[in-house]
Amino acid sequence: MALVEITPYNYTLARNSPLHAQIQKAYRWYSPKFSPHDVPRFADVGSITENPLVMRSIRDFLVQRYKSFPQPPTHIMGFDARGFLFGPLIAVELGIPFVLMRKANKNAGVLIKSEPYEKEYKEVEPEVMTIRLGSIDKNSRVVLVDDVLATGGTALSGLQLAEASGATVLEVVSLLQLTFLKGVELSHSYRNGRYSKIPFFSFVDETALTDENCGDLLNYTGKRAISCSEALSKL
Ligand code: HSX
Ligand code: ADE
Repeated sequence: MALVEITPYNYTLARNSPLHAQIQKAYRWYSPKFSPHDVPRFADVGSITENPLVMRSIRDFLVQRYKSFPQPPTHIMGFDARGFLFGPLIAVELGIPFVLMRKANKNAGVLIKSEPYEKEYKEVEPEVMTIRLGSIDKNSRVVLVDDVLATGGTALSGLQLAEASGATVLEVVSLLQLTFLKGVELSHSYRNGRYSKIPFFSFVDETALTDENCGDLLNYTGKRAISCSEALSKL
């Protein structure tokens, strides 16, 4: 399937490819009134996971892609938490380990921790990503997986963990890249460009989130979260 280079070492699907159309049709975004974070368009990964045909297409595309690499990945690494939705699908098919990159205090064993990082929406404190020491090493060729690449703060944390393990990063893959936040540029220019040649691939960019993809319930005036008994009473 045709890939387009957006900026150096930053690729996406051609807009006229069937897979692009399939993902665009399924993706839903929500305005701040209906989303957990105060960002203009919150891309709901649930709209993708609830669509088995799209999930299968994403899996098949990535499995074929990585099988075709002259030196295929030895590990798939997923970002806490939404990278966990896609990474294992691919790792199982490739017959390689899926490594959890987890936020601090959630991982077991002796850990390597990233520098604190921030995302498009700020948490109370900057977050820290971790992997278990020894889960990858200098012989590993890894792919880092997430649903969204926004400011690139999260991606950078994974690049640091791979570098600190001596591993080679083959690609950072996300379903959606918000190109206007320049996350790939940030990652490529980090610390004098030490990650400048790491390839990024995203299936779609923000142009896929059109007004038609808005999931907001127009005219809804109730509370956003209703209790189980309120839900029961509506049955
Ligand atoms: C969300 O923000 C997504 O699932 C990604 O892990 C992350 C992307 O934001 P950013 O770090 O690129 O700004 O948790
Ligand atoms: N993570 C960072 N920015 C996001 C957005 N706009 N939608 C969903 N996840 C995100």
